[in-house]
Amino acid sequence: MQIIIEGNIGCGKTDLIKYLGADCRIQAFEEPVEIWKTKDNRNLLDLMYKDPRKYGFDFQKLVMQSMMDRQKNLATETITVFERSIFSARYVFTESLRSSELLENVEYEKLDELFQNYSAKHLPVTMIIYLKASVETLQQRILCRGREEESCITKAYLTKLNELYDTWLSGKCFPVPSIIMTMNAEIPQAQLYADIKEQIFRLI
Ligand code: TTP
Ligand code: MG
Repeated sequence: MQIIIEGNIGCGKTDLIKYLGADCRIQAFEEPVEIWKTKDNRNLLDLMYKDPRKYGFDFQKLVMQSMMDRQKNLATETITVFERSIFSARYVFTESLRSSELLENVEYEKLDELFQNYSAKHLPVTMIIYLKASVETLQQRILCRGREEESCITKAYLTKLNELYDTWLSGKCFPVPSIIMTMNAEIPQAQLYADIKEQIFRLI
């Protein structure tokens, strides 16, 4: 059973994945951010934030490839949980670059083609856990974490990503691969995690 954790930058996906992965019945996969920072001795995450017009395409391509590679390491545990997915890479981040005119048409089409090829090979998704938080909370958490590449992230960018997430998961413009469990990511962590675990084990 495949579960995907989704949500805006800084909403708490990694912490949740770590918590779930500590349960021996769950195999958890963090987002491959280290690959994005080191592949071929380039920090594409940093380059993308510094010059999205030049590096946005290369970055999104790497993101999708690295997310598909994660599927190769599946063990036989019943429940696997992934931080983010090719779906948000396509329907949230690629859309964001396009609407800001940071992708050429041909680049957008190429990313969509890559996505279509990948999604045909994607394992079936049982549930999306969507962690929702206000822009103010996201900004605070990003600041606390202090990832250097993200120092230029603005309130406007986070607002736009929240809107793109809502649009994608409303199912009105793009397909949604599974049921969605929307969670308020601002409630106390212990309660949030307990609620999520309960929902996951209810699926079995
Ligand atoms: P995030 O998934 O936002 O990871 P995070 O660790 O910030 O989130 P959380 O605190 O909830 O664990 O992705 C890391 C960075 O990569 C972030 O700066 C956004 C960027 N990114 C893109 O620009 N395009 C993409 O397609 C993806 C998936 C991430
Ligand atoms: Mg993370």
